[in-house]
Amino acid sequence: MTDENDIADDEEDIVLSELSDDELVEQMHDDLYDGMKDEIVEGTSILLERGWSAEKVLNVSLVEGMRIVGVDFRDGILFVPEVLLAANAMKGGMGLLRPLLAETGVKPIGKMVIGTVKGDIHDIGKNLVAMMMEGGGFEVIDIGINNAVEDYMQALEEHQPDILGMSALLTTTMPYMKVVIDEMVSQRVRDDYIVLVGGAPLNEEFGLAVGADGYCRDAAQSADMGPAMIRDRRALEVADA
Ligand code: B1M
Repeated sequence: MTDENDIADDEEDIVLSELSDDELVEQMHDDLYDGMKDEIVEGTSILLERGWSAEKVLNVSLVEGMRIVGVDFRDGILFVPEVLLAANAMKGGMGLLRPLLAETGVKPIGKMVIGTVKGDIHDIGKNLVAMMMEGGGFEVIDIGINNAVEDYMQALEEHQPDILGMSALLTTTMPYMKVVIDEMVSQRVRDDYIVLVGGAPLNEEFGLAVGADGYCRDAAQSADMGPAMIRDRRALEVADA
């Protein structure tokens, strides 16, 4: 038998449910890297059955796995097709987590429109933010990727949300957030909404510079900051009345 066959046999021998938690997480990082969606879905459901919270499965197995993919993408070891497969596998796992993260009997505490900016097709982080906001009791209108300023303005007018969220993952697309905010200013609707921005290349300074109300490092922070800002705004409105 050749070495190649040995490797194939070894891989076939792995039974995810027989691995310890640590081994399973490591295997899931490998499976995400290899874009193996079915295995990611299975691993996700095993961890949930073992009593892991949805947040822990998300952060320890999926987000960390995607971080590793990102490093090798940056270093030219992985290329777009492989990263797309990894992203697809991650979405498979997120599909299982979505209802758990969004589980809430509370009536909506606010409304959010969220979308990735023009020129940018990254949507995993945005989708996570949308899920966590839903989990925090928000009604979320997700307008997808590659949104021009007109798309944002139309969504604001149509849905009248409390919060506009914008996502950008590229240094070349993040300045577009200012285009949207400037348009809101020139149409005199900027103060009608709380604007939150996020995405890996952003930081707080950038958020301030483009005129956003807040920069969110991650989905969890968005789910904290959104309601807090709505509370503050409503308290101010009451005080002004
Ligand atoms: Co792209 N890509 N990519 N990519 N990609 C990055 C972003 C990159 C950092 C990779 C690298 O070089 N290490 C790099 C950007 C470099 C830069 O600009 N500084 C890069 C590049 C260069 C590119 C292309 C240009 C590659 C090419 O074609 N040569 C191309 C651009 C396409 C385009 O958009 N026009 C491209 C394409 C792709 C794929 C299509 C293959 C795929 C996207 C698939 C998809 O999203 N459906 C992809 C992926 C998957 C990545 C990496 C590997 C992973 C991104 C991700 O999903 N992370 C990424 C490297 C990395 O970031 N490690 C990379 C997991 C996610 C949970 O985190 O998105 O940061 P994140 O979201 C977080 C926070 O940022 C925050 O909360 C989220 C959850 O906690 N957040 C918000 C995000 N949005 C928010 C909005 C908010 C609040 C918080 O609103 C209120």
